[in-house]
Amino acid sequence: MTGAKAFYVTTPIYYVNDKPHIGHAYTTVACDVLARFKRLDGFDVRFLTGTDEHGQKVEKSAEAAGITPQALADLNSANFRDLAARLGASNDDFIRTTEPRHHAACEALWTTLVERGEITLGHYEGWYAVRDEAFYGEDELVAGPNGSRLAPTGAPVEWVKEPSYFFRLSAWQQRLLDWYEANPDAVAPASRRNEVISFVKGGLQDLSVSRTSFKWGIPVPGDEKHIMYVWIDALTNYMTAVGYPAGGALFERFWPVVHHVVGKDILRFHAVYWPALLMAAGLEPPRRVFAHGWWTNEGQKISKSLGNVIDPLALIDTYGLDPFRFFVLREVPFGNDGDFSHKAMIGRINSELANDLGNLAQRVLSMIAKNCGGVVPTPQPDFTDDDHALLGAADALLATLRDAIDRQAFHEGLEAIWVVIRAANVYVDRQAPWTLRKTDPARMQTVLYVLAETIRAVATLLQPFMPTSAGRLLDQVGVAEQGRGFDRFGPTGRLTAGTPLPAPQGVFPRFVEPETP
Ligand code: ME8
Repeated sequence: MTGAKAFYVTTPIYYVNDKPHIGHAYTTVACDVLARFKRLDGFDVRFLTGTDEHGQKVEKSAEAAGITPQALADLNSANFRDLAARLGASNDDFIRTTEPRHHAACEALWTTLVERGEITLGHYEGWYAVRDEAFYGEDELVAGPNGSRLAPTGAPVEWVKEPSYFFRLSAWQQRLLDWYEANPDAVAPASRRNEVISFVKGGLQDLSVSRTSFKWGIPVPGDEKHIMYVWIDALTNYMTAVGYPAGGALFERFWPVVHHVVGKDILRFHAVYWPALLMAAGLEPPRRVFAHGWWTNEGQKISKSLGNVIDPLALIDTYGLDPFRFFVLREVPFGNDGDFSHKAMIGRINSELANDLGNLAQRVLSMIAKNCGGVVPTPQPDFTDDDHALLGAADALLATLRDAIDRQAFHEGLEAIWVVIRAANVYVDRQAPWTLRKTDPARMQTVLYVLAETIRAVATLLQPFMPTSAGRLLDQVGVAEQGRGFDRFGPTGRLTAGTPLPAPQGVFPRFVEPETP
């Protein structure tokens, strides 16, 4: 695939102090859609996810659980790996920061930064929040209960005073601002980009990048009582996984065409610290960092203490994998905050999947089975304006989806697909092929051909979102595996009249609430 354009997409690596929840599933599904879309569009894709296993937070959780940090990491890393598999994620690699390859990468990046004079030894005194694994300035703290002070995220803070290595972040302020300006798409969405720019314009402090008060992490080369700050360790994973520091084919191909998708909580690390660290090491900053919004549960913040953490595996068991993947990207504009509710989930399944798409496919495919001998119908050469309008709208979808996907506007892409699905349903009603069966059977074949083509277009573009269901729709309109890439989209891949079709089967059942006794 040497001629293909390269595309590298990453999820955050998730902390192993806890079990996966809907937020983790959300980011992984979004990245999987990007990866699958780009693969179908002919790109050479690398998709990475994994777990962030070091740091004080994991060390403390392990202590509380009475096990070693490694044992906790092994347990929860496996949970995240299983989640990725259950989500149907097509990741090419799963990185764990406790792997030897990652130690080597962190040591190399550290040593490079020291050699370039970007990391020096000093002394840290200030506020630290273990829950966020982040340092906070005095002016950032907010009032907590009983006169206490909290991080702006609500996390408890402690006063830390210890020797520490520092990264010369302050020296990178102007070069970061130049980078944002020269690369207007590098940080998105625009509102978040503006926040990042004003944060950097406000002035940057040097960043404390090592700690001596805990042990669970990667020791600083040559000064082993210091442990690298977990965020330096964590961010480096994106390079480890493509072969840094050795370099080689993967690194050359996929750095820096890297697209980081993260929650808004960790944008500052990815859009400020990370590009500065990379530039300081003489490496290219990422191509894009997109920060998505935050899910709440039936209107409430999701938290362990409220006991309202949503288990994505339970949702998949109840609603099915593809409806879950569809829902999370359809319900909320990517970038905005969103609320999970069972009512909204059932509403989307029944109205958009079962009614709009399921019924369209069912109606068209059963008419073809009954009235066209179970083969792709034979169209007449003269299409009407109505036929052209629907086919034209279906054919135009690829360009619309490409544009939406490049902006991570999944909801816009799905809405465009649904506009065509709804238009196809209106077309069926207007053309009334069940009447044409008696009055003009040749015309009926044309109408059903146009509809089968529309289903092919819609299903082809839904593959990244709902791989199994879209695959089943493509089976039913007789598209062979090798005909499902976007190179076959539109006129070049038109269905061949007479191709035998399998017996139609419903793909999107209605969700019926189990009866409560
Ligand atoms: O931050 N809504 O790991 P983490 C939407 N290890 N997304 C959510 C969410 C919610 N309610 N809760 C979590 C870390 N997420 C670091 C990352 S990367 C080099 C290191 C998602 O386990 C979202 O993607 O706390 C968020 O950024 C991520 O999980 C945080 O996962």
